[in-house]
Amino acid sequence: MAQNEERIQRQYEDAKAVYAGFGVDTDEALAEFRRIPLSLHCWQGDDVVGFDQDGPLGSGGIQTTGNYPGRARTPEQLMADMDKAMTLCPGKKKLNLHASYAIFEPGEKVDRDKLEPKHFQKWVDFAKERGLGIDFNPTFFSHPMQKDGLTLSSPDENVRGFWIEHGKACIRIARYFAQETGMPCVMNIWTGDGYKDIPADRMGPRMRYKAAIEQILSEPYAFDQVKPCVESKVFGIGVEAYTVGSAEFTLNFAAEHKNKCLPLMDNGHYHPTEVVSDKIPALLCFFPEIAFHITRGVRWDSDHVVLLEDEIREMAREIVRCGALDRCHMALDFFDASINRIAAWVVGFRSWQKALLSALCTPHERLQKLQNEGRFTELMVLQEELKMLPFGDVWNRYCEECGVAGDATWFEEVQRYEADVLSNRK
Ligand code: RNT
Ligand code: ZN
Repeated sequence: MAQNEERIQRQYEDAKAVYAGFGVDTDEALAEFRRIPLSLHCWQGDDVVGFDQDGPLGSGGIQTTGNYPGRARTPEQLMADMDKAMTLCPGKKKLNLHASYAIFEPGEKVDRDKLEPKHFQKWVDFAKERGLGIDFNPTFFSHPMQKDGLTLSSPDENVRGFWIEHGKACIRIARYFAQETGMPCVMNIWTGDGYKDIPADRMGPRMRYKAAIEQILSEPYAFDQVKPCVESKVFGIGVEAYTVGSAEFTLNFAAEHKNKCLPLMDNGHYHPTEVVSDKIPALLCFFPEIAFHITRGVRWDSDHVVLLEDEIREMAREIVRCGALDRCHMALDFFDASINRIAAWVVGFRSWQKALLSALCTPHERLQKLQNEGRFTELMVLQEELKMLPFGDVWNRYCEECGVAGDATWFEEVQRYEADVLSNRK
């Protein structure tokens, strides 16, 4: 072990010298990186089922596929699984919950419009014991009050009213999270509202959606503690023709309510040739803060596990080169039921972190200067050469200083956990 540590340190020192040659201080990059939290979504652990309903993820245009054994079925199991995953994810984390993960005492179940902070007290205890902040999401899917695929935009006033009450209840719960943890709670509003086929009225649902979100946001909160977001989407399964909360709708909503809510971009929610990396600096020209769901769409919003791919790296580079690490709220959002779910969490978490740390180890000022001086050949040459820097040695050093297993060893721990714990679940 000591030998291993020595090797990691030696390799890091070598790498540091190489980076210094490019004008990058890796010690500084690591110090900056350590401050930045990444929100870990509870819903990867149980295929987005939750604890307030019996069925599978039923609606809203999202879907998990696969039947890998070991899905968490109780709050205790989900917490244990998240704990396992978090021991393998280096660095600062937040916990990301959905309202459907309320924990009820036997016999006390309430519907989503009546949820209270006490239904999340066990999660607060869990977070506080581990020093985690909490992010939150009202759950506008997998529920009988979705009518014809609509919630907040439904023409039925009862339906809308129910979901508005749900949203307000969630603001109160978000307030409680912020108070208890001492960290802001990012509360994301996403609905799958839309139509399978060509609508006869596109504006009506959007006007209703707008008024409904405004009503939710009329519930009092301090914007530095509760940060409501609106997440857009291009289409979902069964809602292919029209989505109420489109990109233009949510962006304009957030712009009109700038002192009350943020725009949230999920990189699985755009046409396949659109890239969120390019949208980041566009939004940062106008919004003081923005939020993300980081995922991987394969041909559609398939919510595959995040990998260290080019576009993911470019998103991280934009956040860093815009100097916007403190203006960006980052959360993971994927759900793969076809592989070991702990490994899914860990791979996704570590991949985004690698993207971000490697973005911090990039000589952005030098690159920008080349661009501004019109030295495009040199810019291309340097951009290519940067790809070959010994980033793995910086990453290994980071894992080691966080006391977390390195790339070569963490998966063994997942295998052990699968054999000891997951394989005993029915
Ligand atoms: C769905 C959205 C949404 C959900 C989670 C579970 O397309 O991305 O954010 O994935 O709220
Ligand atoms: Zn999302």
